Amino acid sequence: MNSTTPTPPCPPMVLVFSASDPSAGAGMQADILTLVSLGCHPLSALTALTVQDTVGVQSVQAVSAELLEQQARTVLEDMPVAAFKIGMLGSVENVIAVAEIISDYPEIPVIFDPVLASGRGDELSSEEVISAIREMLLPQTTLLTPNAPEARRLAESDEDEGEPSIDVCAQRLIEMGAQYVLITGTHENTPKVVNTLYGAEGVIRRDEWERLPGSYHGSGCTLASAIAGCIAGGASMEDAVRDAQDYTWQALAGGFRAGMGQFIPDRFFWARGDDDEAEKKDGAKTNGA
Ligand code: PXL
Repeated sequence: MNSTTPTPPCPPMVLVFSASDPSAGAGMQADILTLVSLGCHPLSALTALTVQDTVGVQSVQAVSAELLEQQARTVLEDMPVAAFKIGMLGSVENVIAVAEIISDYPEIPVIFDPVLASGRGDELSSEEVISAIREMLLPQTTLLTPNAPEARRLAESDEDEGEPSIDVCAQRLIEMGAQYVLITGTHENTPKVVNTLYGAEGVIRRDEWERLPGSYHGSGCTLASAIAGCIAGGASMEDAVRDAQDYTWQALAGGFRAGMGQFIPDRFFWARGDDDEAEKKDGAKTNGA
């Protein structure tokens, strides 16, 4: 192809910092599947390799900060990136490396899913990693997407006498520097799953979703990547959060039991030609702010 041949426009590009999950339920594989499903081109900088299946995590090996930095900077210098998506980071050194890289691109929105533990309770971030996240990444975060236990852990203070409310946690995370916080309620003991988006002025939207019966591996990765994909495509934060929740609910509703453990969300539910899908789509959402 010579320089005068017209080329098709590029899909929006999202650079993902996250860890490999060989089961493709969570982690980088989940991020890539989600972003491709939403029409984005996913660029990837692997932070760690995990050994796991749908039942549990057996081991985690962080990549060196140097290798992480080379992966990211090489693609950043070659291609225009419309959004960053951050997942599990694997080490304090990798938190520092990502913080430095994104600080060189302050105009690129940062969607950060702070992966502290797997949905099954396997620890995926040490206390040192959590402190580094608070100090170096929250001030650069456009949208933070913790589940309620992660929000409490990131926002807890030595002065707390009881457990702070979710609203207080969100306010503290915004004071720590996140521009928006979406706290997901999957782990809360409520009949519906309630997800709340906060900004500097408080609650922006609250969405309630029918609680699905299964246990899913990679729902948080799917949601955060879907938001990053929508933002990369030009959506406002509020629209991205609404559309990504809808996409994620449908991926979970279409989830499949690939192994002996948790269900895997089907990020390509829309491509299966299942007549039930239209029905699910209409029945999913029960309320919205
Ligand atoms: O779902 C959070 C998550 C993210 N990234 C990796 C994981 C998990 C959960 O197990 O393994 C690599």
